[in-house]
Amino acid sequence: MKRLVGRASVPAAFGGTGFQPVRRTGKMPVPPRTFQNRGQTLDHLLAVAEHFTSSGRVLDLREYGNGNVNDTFLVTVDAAGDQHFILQRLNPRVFHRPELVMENLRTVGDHLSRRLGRGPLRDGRRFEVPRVLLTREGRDHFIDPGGSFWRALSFIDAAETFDTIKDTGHAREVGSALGRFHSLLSDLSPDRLADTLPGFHLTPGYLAHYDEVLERRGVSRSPAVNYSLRFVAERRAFAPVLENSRAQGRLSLRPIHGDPKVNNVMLDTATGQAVGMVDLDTVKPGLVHYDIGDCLRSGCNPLGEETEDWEMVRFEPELCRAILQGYLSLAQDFLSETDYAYLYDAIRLLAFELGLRFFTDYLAGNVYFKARHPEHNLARALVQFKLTESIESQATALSAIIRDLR
Ligand code: GN1
Ligand code: MG
Repeated sequence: MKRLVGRASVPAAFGGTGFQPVRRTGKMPVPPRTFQNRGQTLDHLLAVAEHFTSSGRVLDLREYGNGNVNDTFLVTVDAAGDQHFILQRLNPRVFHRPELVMENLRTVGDHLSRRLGRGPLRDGRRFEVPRVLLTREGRDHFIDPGGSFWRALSFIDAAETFDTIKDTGHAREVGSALGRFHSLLSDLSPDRLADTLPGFHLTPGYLAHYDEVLERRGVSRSPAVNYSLRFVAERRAFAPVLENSRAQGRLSLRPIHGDPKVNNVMLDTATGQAVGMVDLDTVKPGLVHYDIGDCLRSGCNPLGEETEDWEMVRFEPELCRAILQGYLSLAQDFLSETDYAYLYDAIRLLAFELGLRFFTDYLAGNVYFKARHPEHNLARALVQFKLTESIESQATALSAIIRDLR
Protein backbone atom coordinates (compact mmCIF):
# COMPACT_ATOMS: atom_id res chain seq x y z
CA MET A 1 0.00 0.00 0.00
CA LYS A 2 1.19 3.50 -0.66
CA ARG A 3 1.94 5.49 2.44
CA LEU A 4 -0.50 8.17 3.40
CA VAL A 5 0.86 11.67 3.50
CA GLY A 6 -1.75 14.30 4.10
CA ARG A 7 -4.09 16.07 1.86
CA ALA A 8 -1.39 18.25 0.35
CA SER A 9 -0.50 15.85 -2.43
CA VAL A 10 -3.62 16.27 -4.47
CA PRO A 11 -3.32 14.63 -7.88
CA ALA A 12 -2.51 17.08 -10.66
CA ALA A 13 -5.72 16.13 -12.40
CA PHE A 14 -7.62 17.58 -9.45
CA GLY A 15 -5.66 20.78 -9.50
CA GLY A 16 -2.95 19.61 -7.13
CA THR A 17 0.70 20.14 -7.69
CA GLY A 18 1.90 16.75 -8.54
CA PHE A 19 1.02 13.15 -8.43
CA GLN A 20 3.34 10.42 -9.55
CA PRO A 21 1.98 6.90 -9.54
CA VAL A 22 4.30 5.12 -7.15
CA ARG A 23 4.84 1.90 -9.03
CA ARG A 24 5.79 3.25 -12.44
CA THR A 25 9.43 2.49 -12.83
CA GLY A 26 10.05 3.22 -16.50
CA LYS A 27 13.15 5.11 -17.57
CA MET A 28 11.28 8.25 -18.51
CA PRO A 29 9.75 10.63 -15.97
CA VAL A 30 6.10 9.71 -15.61
CA PRO A 31 3.65 12.37 -16.77
CA PRO A 32 0.44 12.71 -14.79
CA ARG A 33 -2.14 10.14 -15.74
CA THR A 34 -5.09 11.29 -17.83
CA PHE A 35 -8.35 10.87 -16.02
CA GLN A 36 -11.61 9.92 -17.54
CA ASN A 37 -13.25 11.87 -14.75
CA ARG A 38 -11.16 14.94 -15.40
CA GLY A 39 -12.92 18.03 -14.22
CA GLN A 40 -14.16 16.49 -10.97
CA THR A 41 -12.92 18.57 -8.12
CA LEU A 42 -11.53 17.32 -4.87
CA ASP A 43 -14.54 18.86 -3.12
CA HIS A 44 -16.83 16.79 -5.28
CA LEU A 45 -14.90 13.61 -4.46
CA LEU A 46 -14.99 14.41 -0.75
CA ALA A 47 -18.72 14.97 -0.94
CA VAL A 48 -19.19 11.61 -2.66
CA ALA A 49 -16.98 9.90 -0.05
CA GLU A 50 -19.07 11.37 2.74
CA HIS A 51 -22.12 9.47 1.51
CA PHE A 52 -20.35 6.26 2.52
CA THR A 53 -19.33 7.36 6.01
CA SER A 54 -21.83 6.44 8.68
CA SER A 55 -19.84 8.33 11.26
CA GLY A 56 -16.66 10.29 11.28
CA ARG A 57 -15.15 12.88 9.02
CA VAL A 58 -13.19 12.29 5.85
CA LEU A 59 -9.60 13.17 6.69
CA ASP A 60 -7.92 12.28 3.44
CA LEU A 61 -8.73 11.14 -0.06
CA ARG A 62 -6.13 10.13 -2.60
CA GLU A 63 -5.90 8.24 -5.82
CA TYR A 64 -5.07 4.62 -5.18
CA GLY A 65 -3.59 1.74 -7.15
CA ASN A 66 -2.95 1.57 -10.85
CA GLY A 67 -6.20 0.34 -12.36
CA ASN A 68 -6.55 0.79 -16.09
CA VAL A 69 -10.32 1.10 -16.11
CA ASN A 70 -12.07 2.44 -12.97
CA ASP A 71 -11.14 5.48 -10.86
CA THR A 72 -10.03 4.33 -7.44
CA PHE A 73 -9.44 6.36 -4.28
CA LEU A 74 -8.33 5.53 -0.77
CA VAL A 75 -10.38 7.39 1.80
CA THR A 76 -9.28 7.91 5.39
CA VAL A 77 -11.86 8.73 8.03
CA ASP A 78 -11.53 9.55 11.71
CA ALA A 79 -13.97 6.79 12.69
CA ALA A 80 -13.37 4.51 15.64
CA GLY A 81 -13.46 1.28 13.59
CA ASP A 82 -12.14 0.93 10.05
CA GLN A 83 -10.13 4.00 9.20
CA HIS A 84 -9.76 3.39 5.49
CA PHE A 85 -12.05 2.46 2.68
CA ILE A 86 -11.86 2.27 -1.08
CA LEU A 87 -14.05 4.57 -3.13
CA GLN A 88 -14.50 3.76 -6.81
CA ARG A 89 -16.20 5.25 -9.78
CA LEU A 90 -17.04 2.46 -12.21
CA ASN A 91 -16.09 3.23 -15.79
CA PRO A 92 -19.34 3.43 -17.75
CA ARG A 93 -17.57 2.69 -21.04
CA VAL A 94 -16.60 -0.70 -19.67
CA PHE A 95 -19.32 -1.59 -17.19
CA HIS A 96 -22.64 -0.89 -18.89
CA ARG A 97 -24.69 -2.47 -16.09
CA PRO A 98 -22.94 -1.43 -12.85
CA GLU A 99 -25.86 -2.68 -10.77
CA LEU A 100 -25.05 -6.20 -11.99
CA VAL A 101 -21.46 -5.76 -10.88
CA MET A 102 -22.76 -4.98 -7.40
CA GLU A 103 -25.09 -7.97 -7.52
CA ASN A 104 -22.16 -10.28 -8.35
CA LEU A 105 -20.09 -8.77 -5.54
CA ARG A 106 -22.90 -9.53 -3.13
CA THR A 107 -23.39 -13.08 -4.41
CA VAL A 108 -19.68 -13.86 -4.15
CA GLY A 109 -19.30 -12.08 -0.81
CA ASP A 110 -22.22 -14.00 0.70
CA HIS A 111 -20.95 -17.30 -0.65
CA LEU A 112 -17.44 -16.72 0.67
CA SER A 113 -18.73 -15.68 4.10
CA ARG A 114 -20.77 -18.86 4.26
CA ARG A 115 -17.79 -20.99 3.27
CA LEU A 116 -15.37 -19.19 5.57
CA GLY A 117 -17.92 -19.14 8.38
CA ARG A 118 -17.82 -22.93 8.58
CA GLY A 119 -14.61 -22.73 10.59
CA PRO A 120 -10.96 -21.92 10.14
CA LEU A 121 -9.27 -22.83 6.86
CA ARG A 122 -7.26 -26.04 6.91
CA ASP A 123 -3.98 -24.10 6.92
CA GLY A 124 -5.26 -21.69 9.57
CA ARG A 125 -4.91 -18.63 7.37
CA ARG A 126 -7.21 -15.67 6.97
CA PHE A 127 -8.69 -15.04 3.55
CA GLU A 128 -10.66 -11.92 2.76
CA VAL A 129 -12.25 -10.15 -0.14
CA PRO A 130 -13.50 -6.56 0.03
CA ARG A 131 -16.96 -6.05 1.54
CA VAL A 132 -19.48 -3.73 -0.05
CA LEU A 133 -20.10 -0.66 2.13
CA LEU A 134 -23.49 1.00 2.15
CA THR A 135 -24.35 4.67 1.85
CA ARG A 136 -26.03 6.55 4.69
CA GLU A 137 -29.29 5.79 2.89
CA GLY A 138 -28.52 2.07 2.97
CA ARG A 139 -27.75 1.68 -0.74
CA ASP A 140 -24.79 -0.14 -2.25
CA HIS A 141 -23.93 2.73 -4.58
CA PHE A 142 -24.34 6.44 -5.05
CA ILE A 143 -25.08 8.18 -8.33
CA ASP A 144 -23.76 11.73 -8.41
CA PRO A 145 -25.54 14.61 -10.16
CA GLY A 146 -23.40 13.99 -13.26
CA GLY A 147 -24.66 10.40 -13.44
CA SER A 148 -21.41 8.72 -12.29
CA PHE A 149 -21.78 5.43 -10.43
CA TRP A 150 -19.82 5.31 -7.17
CA ARG A 151 -19.42 2.52 -4.67
CA ALA A 152 -17.29 1.86 -1.61
CA LEU A 153 -15.47 -1.25 -0.46
CA SER A 154 -13.75 -2.22 2.74
CA PHE A 155 -9.97 -2.02 2.81
CA ILE A 156 -8.10 -5.18 3.72
CA ASP A 157 -5.87 -4.19 6.60
CA ALA A 158 -2.30 -5.20 7.35
CA ALA A 159 -1.85 -6.35 3.78
CA GLU A 160 -0.14 -5.05 0.66
CA THR A 161 0.14 -5.74 -3.05
CA PHE A 162 3.02 -5.61 -5.49
CA ASP A 163 3.00 -5.00 -9.23
CA THR A 164 5.56 -7.64 -10.04
CA ILE A 165 6.63 -10.86 -8.39
CA LYS A 166 9.64 -10.66 -6.10
CA ASP A 167 10.65 -14.30 -5.88
CA THR A 168 9.33 -17.85 -6.08
CA GLY A 169 7.89 -17.61 -2.56
CA HIS A 170 5.78 -14.65 -3.62
CA ALA A 171 4.84 -16.53 -6.81
CA ARG A 172 3.59 -19.51 -4.82
CA GLU A 173 1.46 -17.20 -2.67
CA VAL A 174 -0.08 -15.52 -5.72
CA GLY A 175 -0.94 -18.92 -7.20
CA SER A 176 -2.37 -20.13 -3.93
CA ALA A 177 -4.63 -17.06 -3.65
CA LEU A 178 -6.17 -17.86 -7.02
CA GLY A 179 -6.43 -21.54 -6.11
CA ARG A 180 -8.16 -20.60 -2.84
CA PHE A 181 -10.52 -18.26 -4.66
CA HIS A 182 -11.49 -20.89 -7.24
CA SER A 183 -11.78 -23.61 -4.68
CA LEU A 184 -14.01 -21.53 -2.36
CA LEU A 185 -16.27 -20.71 -5.30
CA SER A 186 -16.24 -24.20 -6.78
CA ASP A 187 -19.62 -24.97 -5.20
CA LEU A 188 -21.27 -21.78 -6.45
CA SER A 189 -23.15 -22.37 -9.67
CA PRO A 190 -21.91 -20.01 -12.40
CA ASP A 191 -25.58 -19.44 -13.28
CA ARG A 192 -25.88 -17.44 -10.09
CA LEU A 193 -23.51 -14.81 -11.52
CA ALA A 194 -24.49 -12.19 -14.05
CA ASP A 195 -22.43 -11.65 -17.18
CA THR A 196 -21.31 -8.13 -16.39
CA LEU A 197 -18.93 -7.93 -19.34
CA PRO A 198 -20.27 -9.80 -22.35
CA GLY A 199 -17.37 -10.89 -24.54
CA PHE A 200 -14.75 -10.54 -21.78
CA HIS A 201 -11.84 -12.94 -22.50
CA LEU A 202 -13.47 -14.26 -25.66
CA THR A 203 -10.44 -13.92 -27.91
CA PRO A 204 -12.30 -14.45 -31.23
CA GLY A 205 -14.51 -11.48 -30.33
CA TYR A 206 -11.45 -9.30 -29.65
CA LEU A 207 -10.08 -10.34 -33.04
CA ALA A 208 -13.32 -9.40 -34.79
CA HIS A 209 -13.28 -6.03 -33.01
CA TYR A 210 -9.64 -5.53 -34.07
CA ASP A 211 -10.56 -6.18 -37.72
CA GLU A 212 -13.42 -3.73 -37.48
CA VAL A 213 -11.23 -1.00 -35.92
CA LEU A 214 -8.50 -1.51 -38.52
CA GLU A 215 -11.03 -1.23 -41.29
CA ARG A 216 -12.75 1.81 -39.84
CA ARG A 217 -9.76 3.86 -38.68
CA GLY A 218 -6.85 2.63 -40.72
CA VAL A 219 -3.41 2.83 -39.18
CA SER A 220 -0.31 4.95 -39.48
CA ARG A 221 2.62 2.63 -40.06
CA SER A 222 5.73 2.52 -37.90
CA PRO A 223 8.12 -0.35 -37.16
CA ALA A 224 6.25 -1.10 -33.91
CA VAL A 225 2.88 -1.06 -35.64
CA ASN A 226 4.13 -3.27 -38.48
CA TYR A 227 5.53 -5.74 -35.97
CA SER A 228 2.20 -5.81 -34.12
CA LEU A 229 0.11 -6.22 -37.29
CA ARG A 230 2.26 -9.15 -38.35
CA PHE A 231 2.23 -10.60 -34.86
CA VAL A 232 -1.55 -10.72 -34.78
CA ALA A 233 -1.86 -11.97 -38.38
CA GLU A 234 0.38 -14.94 -37.61
CA ARG A 235 -1.74 -16.03 -34.65
CA ARG A 236 -5.27 -15.65 -35.94
CA ALA A 237 -5.85 -19.38 -36.19
CA PHE A 238 -4.82 -19.84 -32.55
CA ALA A 239 -7.27 -17.26 -31.15
CA PRO A 240 -10.34 -19.55 -30.81
CA VAL A 241 -8.48 -22.38 -29.07
CA LEU A 242 -10.34 -22.10 -25.74
CA GLU A 243 -13.70 -21.00 -27.14
CA ASN A 244 -13.77 -23.92 -29.57
CA SER A 245 -13.15 -26.35 -26.77
CA ARG A 246 -15.85 -24.75 -24.70
CA ALA A 247 -18.30 -24.94 -27.63
CA GLN A 248 -17.44 -28.63 -27.98
CA GLY A 249 -18.21 -29.16 -24.30
CA ARG A 250 -14.61 -30.02 -23.43
CA LEU A 251 -14.23 -27.06 -21.08
CA SER A 252 -17.01 -25.69 -18.90
CA LEU A 253 -17.97 -22.44 -17.25
CA ARG A 254 -17.24 -21.78 -13.60
CA PRO A 255 -17.17 -18.67 -11.44
CA ILE A 256 -13.97 -16.80 -12.28
CA HIS A 257 -12.19 -13.74 -10.92
CA GLY A 258 -11.52 -12.35 -14.39
CA ASP A 259 -8.50 -10.21 -13.48
CA PRO A 260 -6.19 -12.16 -11.14
CA LYS A 261 -3.07 -10.17 -11.88
CA VAL A 262 -0.27 -9.98 -9.33
CA ASN A 263 -1.38 -6.68 -7.83
CA ASN A 264 -4.85 -7.99 -7.12
CA VAL A 265 -3.49 -10.47 -4.58
CA MET A 266 -3.15 -9.12 -1.04
CA LEU A 267 -0.22 -10.35 1.04
CA ASP A 268 -0.04 -10.10 4.79
CA THR A 269 2.51 -7.38 5.56
CA ALA A 270 4.05 -9.40 8.41
CA THR A 271 4.13 -12.92 6.98
CA GLY A 272 3.98 -12.38 3.21
CA GLN A 273 1.20 -14.96 3.02
CA ALA A 274 -1.64 -14.39 0.57
CA VAL A 275 -4.65 -13.27 2.57
CA GLY A 276 -7.11 -12.11 -0.03
CA MET A 277 -8.00 -11.07 -3.53
CA VAL A 278 -9.33 -7.69 -4.57
CA ASP A 279 -10.83 -6.16 -7.70
CA LEU A 280 -13.85 -8.43 -8.04
CA ASP A 281 -15.65 -6.40 -10.72
CA THR A 282 -14.78 -8.91 -13.39
CA VAL A 283 -16.15 -11.88 -11.44
CA LYS A 284 -18.49 -13.75 -13.78
CA PRO A 285 -19.02 -17.13 -15.36
CA GLY A 286 -15.96 -18.08 -17.42
CA LEU A 287 -13.23 -20.65 -17.93
CA VAL A 288 -10.71 -21.06 -15.10
CA HIS A 289 -8.20 -21.06 -17.96
CA TYR A 290 -8.74 -17.33 -18.42
CA ASP A 291 -7.77 -16.80 -14.79
CA ILE A 292 -4.82 -19.17 -14.79
CA GLY A 293 -3.48 -17.74 -18.05
CA ASP A 294 -3.98 -14.18 -16.87
CA CYS A 295 -2.33 -14.81 -13.51
CA LEU A 296 0.67 -16.39 -15.24
CA ARG A 297 1.07 -13.72 -17.91
CA SER A 298 1.08 -11.17 -15.13
CA GLY A 299 3.17 -13.10 -12.61
CA CYS A 300 5.90 -14.52 -14.84
CA ASN A 301 6.89 -11.21 -16.42
CA PRO A 302 9.41 -9.81 -13.93
CA LEU A 303 9.71 -6.51 -15.81
CA GLY A 304 5.98 -5.91 -15.41
CA GLU A 305 3.34 -4.93 -17.91
CA GLU A 306 4.25 -1.25 -17.86
CA THR A 307 7.94 -1.64 -18.66
CA GLU A 308 9.42 0.43 -21.45
CA ASP A 309 12.11 -2.19 -22.05
CA TRP A 310 9.70 -4.30 -24.04
CA GLU A 311 12.48 -5.98 -25.96
CA MET A 312 13.82 -7.40 -22.70
CA VAL A 313 10.51 -8.93 -21.63
CA ARG A 314 10.72 -12.60 -20.79
CA PHE A 315 8.38 -15.23 -19.41
CA GLU A 316 10.13 -16.76 -16.40
CA PRO A 317 9.48 -20.54 -16.23
CA GLU A 318 10.52 -20.95 -12.59
CA LEU A 319 7.96 -18.35 -11.53
CA CYS A 320 5.41 -20.24 -13.63
CA ARG A 321 6.24 -23.46 -11.81
CA ALA A 322 5.88 -21.74 -8.43
CA ILE A 323 2.56 -20.07 -9.29
CA LEU A 324 1.15 -23.34 -10.59
CA GLN A 325 2.40 -25.20 -7.52
CA GLY A 326 0.64 -22.70 -5.30
CA TYR A 327 -2.48 -22.83 -7.41
CA LEU A 328 -2.65 -26.60 -7.63
CA SER A 329 -1.99 -27.05 -3.92
CA LEU A 330 -5.56 -25.78 -3.46
CA ALA A 331 -7.28 -26.32 -6.79
CA GLN A 332 -6.00 -29.67 -7.98
CA ASP A 333 -9.19 -31.45 -6.96
CA PHE A 334 -11.48 -29.81 -9.41
CA LEU A 335 -9.29 -29.74 -12.53
CA SER A 336 -10.06 -32.47 -15.04
CA GLU A 337 -7.62 -34.15 -17.45
CA THR A 338 -9.01 -31.94 -20.22
CA ASP A 339 -8.50 -28.84 -18.10
CA TYR A 340 -4.82 -29.73 -17.79
CA ALA A 341 -4.58 -30.35 -21.52
CA TYR A 342 -5.39 -26.68 -22.19
CA LEU A 343 -3.18 -25.04 -19.59
CA TYR A 344 -0.27 -24.32 -21.91
CA ASP A 345 -2.62 -22.86 -24.52
CA ALA A 346 -4.21 -20.72 -21.82
CA ILE A 347 -0.84 -19.24 -20.83
CA ARG A 348 -0.01 -18.41 -24.44
CA LEU A 349 -3.49 -17.18 -25.30
CA LEU A 350 -4.03 -14.78 -22.41
CA ALA A 351 -0.76 -12.96 -23.05
CA PHE A 352 -1.60 -12.71 -26.75
CA GLU A 353 -5.17 -11.63 -25.99
CA LEU A 354 -4.10 -8.77 -23.70
CA GLY A 355 -1.59 -7.63 -26.34
CA LEU A 356 -4.36 -7.69 -28.92
CA ARG A 357 -6.69 -5.73 -26.62
CA PHE A 358 -4.04 -3.05 -25.96
CA PHE A 359 -3.09 -2.84 -29.65
CA THR A 360 -6.72 -2.53 -30.73
CA ASP A 361 -7.29 0.21 -28.18
CA TYR A 362 -4.24 2.07 -29.48
CA LEU A 363 -5.65 1.82 -33.01
CA ALA A 364 -9.08 2.93 -31.77
CA GLY A 365 -7.62 6.05 -30.11
CA ASN A 366 -7.35 4.84 -26.48
CA VAL A 367 -11.02 4.61 -25.67
CA TYR A 368 -11.01 1.66 -23.23
CA PHE A 369 -7.79 1.57 -21.21
CA LYS A 370 -6.67 4.76 -19.53
CA ALA A 371 -3.53 5.97 -21.26
CA ARG A 372 -0.97 8.49 -20.11
CA HIS A 373 0.17 9.31 -23.63
CA PRO A 374 -1.06 8.42 -27.15
CA GLU A 375 1.43 5.55 -27.60
CA HIS A 376 0.91 4.06 -24.15
CA ASN A 377 -1.37 1.24 -25.28
CA LEU A 378 0.97 0.43 -28.16
CA ALA A 379 3.85 0.13 -25.68
CA ARG A 380 1.71 -2.12 -23.47
CA ALA A 381 0.80 -4.27 -26.48
CA LEU A 382 4.48 -4.75 -27.37
CA VAL A 383 5.18 -6.00 -23.85
CA GLN A 384 2.47 -8.64 -24.13
CA PHE A 385 3.51 -9.67 -27.64
CA LYS A 386 7.11 -10.09 -26.52
CA LEU A 387 5.86 -12.12 -23.55
CA THR A 388 3.83 -14.32 -25.91
CA GLU A 389 6.93 -14.90 -28.04
CA SER A 390 8.88 -15.91 -24.96
CA ILE A 391 6.11 -18.32 -23.95
CA GLU A 392 6.08 -19.83 -27.43
CA SER A 393 9.83 -20.27 -27.49
CA GLN A 394 9.58 -22.26 -24.22
CA ALA A 395 6.57 -24.37 -25.19
CA THR A 396 8.28 -27.70 -24.51
CA ALA A 397 9.68 -26.67 -21.14
CA LEU A 398 6.38 -25.15 -20.00
CA SER A 399 4.41 -28.22 -21.06
CA ALA A 400 6.91 -30.33 -19.09
CA ILE A 401 6.35 -28.17 -15.98
CA ILE A 402 2.59 -28.66 -16.30
CA ARG A 403 3.06 -32.41 -16.78
CA ASP A 404 5.33 -32.66 -13.71
CA LEU A 405 2.79 -30.92 -11.50
CA ARG A 406 -0.13 -33.02 -12.55
C1 GN1 B 1 -7.71 -3.91 -16.76
O1 GN1 B 1 -8.46 -1.88 -14.61
P1 GN1 B 1 -7.60 -3.03 -14.24
O2 GN1 B 1 -6.16 -2.61 -14.23
O3 GN1 B 1 -8.05 -3.71 -12.97
C2 GN1 B 1 -8.58 -4.93 -17.49
C3 GN1 B 1 -7.97 -6.31 -17.37
C4 GN1 B 1 -6.53 -6.31 -17.87
C5 GN1 B 1 -5.74 -5.28 -17.08
C6 GN1 B 1 -4.32 -5.18 -17.55
C7 GN1 B 1 -12.32 -4.79 -17.03
O4 GN1 B 1 -7.78 -4.17 -15.38
O5 GN1 B 1 -8.71 -7.23 -18.17
O6 GN1 B 1 -5.93 -7.57 -17.73
O7 GN1 B 1 -6.37 -3.98 -17.20
N1 GN1 B 1 -9.93 -4.92 -16.93
C8 GN1 B 1 -11.02 -4.84 -17.71
O8 GN1 B 1 -3.58 -4.50 -16.61
O9 GN1 B 1 -10.96 -4.79 -18.93
MG1 MG C 1 -9.45 -5.19 -12.79
